Amino acid sequence: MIKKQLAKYGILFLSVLIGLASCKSKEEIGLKDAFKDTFLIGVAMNSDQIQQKNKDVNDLILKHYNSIVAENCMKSGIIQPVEGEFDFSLSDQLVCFGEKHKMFIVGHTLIWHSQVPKWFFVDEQGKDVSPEVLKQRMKTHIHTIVNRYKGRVNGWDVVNEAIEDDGSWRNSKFYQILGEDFVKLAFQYAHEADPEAELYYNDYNMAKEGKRDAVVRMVTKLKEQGITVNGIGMQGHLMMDFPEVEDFEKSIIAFGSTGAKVMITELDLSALPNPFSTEGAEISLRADYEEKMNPYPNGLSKEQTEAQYKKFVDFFNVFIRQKDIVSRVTLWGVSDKDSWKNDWPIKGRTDYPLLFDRDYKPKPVVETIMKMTPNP
Ligand code: 9MR
Repeated sequence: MIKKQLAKYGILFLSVLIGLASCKSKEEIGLKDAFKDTFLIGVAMNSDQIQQKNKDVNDLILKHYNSIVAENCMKSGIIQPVEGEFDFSLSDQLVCFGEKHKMFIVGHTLIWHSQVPKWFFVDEQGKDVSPEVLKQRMKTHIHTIVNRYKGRVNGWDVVNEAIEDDGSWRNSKFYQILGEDFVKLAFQYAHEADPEAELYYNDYNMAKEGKRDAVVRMVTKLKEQGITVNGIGMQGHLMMDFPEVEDFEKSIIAFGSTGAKVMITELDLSALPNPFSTEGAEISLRADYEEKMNPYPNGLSKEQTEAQYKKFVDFFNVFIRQKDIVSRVTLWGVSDKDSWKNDWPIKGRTDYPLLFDRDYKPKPVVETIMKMTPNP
């Protein structure tokens, strides 16, 4: 009898303990928990983070994000610097980390005109290779990488930035040698290597009308040809005065109308003045350092902090409103300290484009957007 009673109370005590453990306090809830019924929340990891050099940063990633992407280590110049010599050291660590923590892993990026090793397009004499040779190189590159992570990487940015803002084709080496077919081929090769992986087209300035229309045309045509394109990635390198949130939402809807999922793949919001009339993330654009272009070296002004807060809220409102189309929102970096924006388009500035500050503390906007979700 006494034994029975003890067992009963033991079970009761255990269930209270389990209940307590599963009932997280507000501080314990991360972005990923707040958005669990809305969309995935991802982050780009740099090489230090992939190597888990800092425990606090590692904990922050695990608390807030359920999807990861490599900021740089899967780009062609890093992963295959010499023809036939692949360096998977960092990408292997990234994929293991994501698997261990049951994260949605994104591979970035298979075919991009930038950061391509020189050998990719030329023969031994330094002349452009034939279309057949380039096809073979693309095939080997894509097959080798996608096959290595078959069933482990969930989605791939297959082609990155192939279209100009006005909707014309970017005059890249891929385009010069193969014409627009290079996009189709890249998707085909990726699908051959892992038929289960999601495959994406990814680009910046996707709120611009010319690019929006061209991407819709391109994806529609590819799908009509039987090519698998599961998603369209809108990079989302935002500035304080560009793009208009309405234009961004128009593009989400337009891309969704192709039947593809839409993901915000590289979200950041620069708080600094823009030296160009041009917008976006064209990596080849650079300007010289001038003090007046770096107005907040020791902390963002109150006005600019508020303006940025409001802009983040406006954009998250749109993402949440379009949650049936948007499947993931990925931040392009963990904290302001890590962001590429500190060095682009002007080297050596102090920018504030992410959700976590230089001390890896959440900005006030984090709590606000967590409350905006249907299940805070
Ligand atoms: O954030 C990345 C930065 O560290 C690299 O130096 C740069 C060049 O490889 O690429 C940055 O990421 C780019 C991304 O891969 C594609 N879209 C634009 C991003 C910002 O340039």
